[in-house]
Amino acid sequence: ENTGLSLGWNIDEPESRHELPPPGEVDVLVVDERQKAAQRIAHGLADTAQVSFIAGNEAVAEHVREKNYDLVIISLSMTEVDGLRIVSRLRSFEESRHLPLLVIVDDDEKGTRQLVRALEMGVNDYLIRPIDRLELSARARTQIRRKRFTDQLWENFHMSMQLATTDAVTGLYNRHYMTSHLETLVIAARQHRKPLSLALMDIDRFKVVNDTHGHAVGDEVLQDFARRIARNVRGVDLAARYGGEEFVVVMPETGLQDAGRICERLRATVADDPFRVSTGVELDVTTSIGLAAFDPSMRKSSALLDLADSALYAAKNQGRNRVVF
Ligand code: GH3
Ligand code: MG
Ligand code: MG
Ligand code: MG
Repeated sequence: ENTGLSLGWNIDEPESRHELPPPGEVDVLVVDERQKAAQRIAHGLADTAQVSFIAGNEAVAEHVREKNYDLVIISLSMTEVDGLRIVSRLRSFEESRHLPLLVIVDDDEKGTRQLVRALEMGVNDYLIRPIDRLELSARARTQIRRKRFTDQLWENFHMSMQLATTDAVTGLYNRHYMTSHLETLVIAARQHRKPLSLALMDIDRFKVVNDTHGHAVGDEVLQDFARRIARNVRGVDLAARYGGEEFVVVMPETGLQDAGRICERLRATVADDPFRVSTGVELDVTTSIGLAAFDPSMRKSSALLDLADSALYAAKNQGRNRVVF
């Protein structure tokens, strides 16, 4: 019962909030050339993780890159292998730069020197021989818990980034991302005197699709439309949903002539095959495309969009299903 002063937090909290997964789902690697020592560590962690061994060698870093270990424990008292070198290599690879590393040193002067170097290289924790089983388990679990927690944070971060830059209906980039990226591309085009083209696409008579078949079918058409665009642009091009049934394709280092060919391909990929929707209906869809090229007299990236918009307006006026620049 709590009778005394409340400190305002529960000391069990870190453990309970970030509960470790079952041992079968946690992977620990022990690097030690002496099998007996490695087995003792595995035994000490039996309740926590699946432990695999590797006799220390230069291949450790490469091996670790391909797996997703929760923790790597490296003995620094190996004789054949330089454990510090392994630490250094692991820290130099992007994939293992933040991987939890725990080193084991002997309780002597050499061990102390090695430990200082290891800590300077960024190991997360250490144990000094003789190893206490409970201490091993506690230190290992702390690192594993931290790894799982930061993995979760990264996953959330990437998910937020994805949500912030992607259009939910089509999976293409959204308008916000496109306009900020266009700004960067315009600056690059000006600086390096490289061409840059932009196509503004608008689905023809899309209101009729919605009015005739319903909004849900309209959304399906948008999705198929986006897929066709994505398939027919190059890796360097940026395809985005600009608004309701308007899309933008930005083509870096591309002049009007090449961009015109790409746009004609985009127009045809929409017009040539009917859109099959889930109700079983086949719809003939066309798109008008306004194409514009960057020129250095443009003060702002929005000028490029305005020019493409005028071309699009002309494409609509001239009868739709065409590319105008
Ligand atoms: P035009 O050839 O002149 O472009 O004719 P249009 O009918 O395509 O043009 P208008 O701008 O009059 O209509 C666009 C329609 O697009 C209106 C709106 O109902 C529809 N729309 C916009 N956003 C969405 C969406 O997210 N889903 C669906 N299903 N329809 C949308
Ligand atoms: Mg429109
Ligand atoms: Mg319109
Ligand atoms: Mg339209």
